[in-house]
Amino acid sequence: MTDHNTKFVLTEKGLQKEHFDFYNKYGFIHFKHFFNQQQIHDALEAIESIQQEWISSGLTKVNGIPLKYGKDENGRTIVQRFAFASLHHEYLHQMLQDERIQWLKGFIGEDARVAENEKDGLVVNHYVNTGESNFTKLGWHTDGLRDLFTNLKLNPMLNIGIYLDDSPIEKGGLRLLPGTHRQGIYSMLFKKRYFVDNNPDEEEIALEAESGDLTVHSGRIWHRVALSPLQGVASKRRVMYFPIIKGKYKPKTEESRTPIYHRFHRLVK
Ligand SMILES: O=C(O)CCC(=O)C(=O)O
Ligand SMILES: [Fe+2]
Repeated sequence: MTDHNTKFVLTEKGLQKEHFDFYNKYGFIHFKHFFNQQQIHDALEAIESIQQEWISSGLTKVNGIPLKYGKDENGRTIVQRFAFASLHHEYLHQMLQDERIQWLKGFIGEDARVAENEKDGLVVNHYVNTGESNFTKLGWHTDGLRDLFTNLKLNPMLNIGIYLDDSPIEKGGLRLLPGTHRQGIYSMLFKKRYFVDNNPDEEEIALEAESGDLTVHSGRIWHRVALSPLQGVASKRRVMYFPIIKGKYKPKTEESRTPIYHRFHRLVK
């Protein structure tokens, strides 16, 4: 028997029936220790080096996607939301070429693709509670809705999370409404007030993870990031996300316009 707390390990056998069954039932799946600690360490170094470049050049957007800046627990300026990170560092790009990442396409079909230069590419979220942080939580949303506005069509989509820090419940973290990936369009539009509502839901479940874990969630599932009750380094939570998508190829460039949903993103701290 599996319940929503079941965690899996992806072995060389690839995706198994139990993985598909779990994902299809709940709309997400959690793989333990997907990347080892050396890989996570090297990814964090790569992110640090991109951050230094962006801070010193005063970069505000990548391919039309606004970067979020703030200060960490030491009062140091940091980037709190990166976009297209794998286009800016070879190590992160290589990480996404892992054969096992390609296997994940199986959840929506082999004709899907890892999108490094579409949507927001590889995003790095850095949450921390400090007086000068600009990113501590994120209200209820689905990741796929934006697609409806840009393409007038909902294509299947996965959002893949790679945990860079341990994320126990004390850090706040991801809350999901299991099964909502099977909802109709009305519920996807109106079940919650997009990004402004960050209230707990009776049906929500918390996803607790360790650094190196990998998660997959459907572009249709409702989720939010809860505020950590702790302050400073005890609240620090870094996680990377990239999409696996289908549909028309729509690469972004420096000329790309800022999508409307980023205005909502900026409303919330
Ligand atoms: O930080 C997380 O775990 C989730 C972030 C998220 O939902 C998003 O960036 O769309
Ligand atoms: Fe999301």
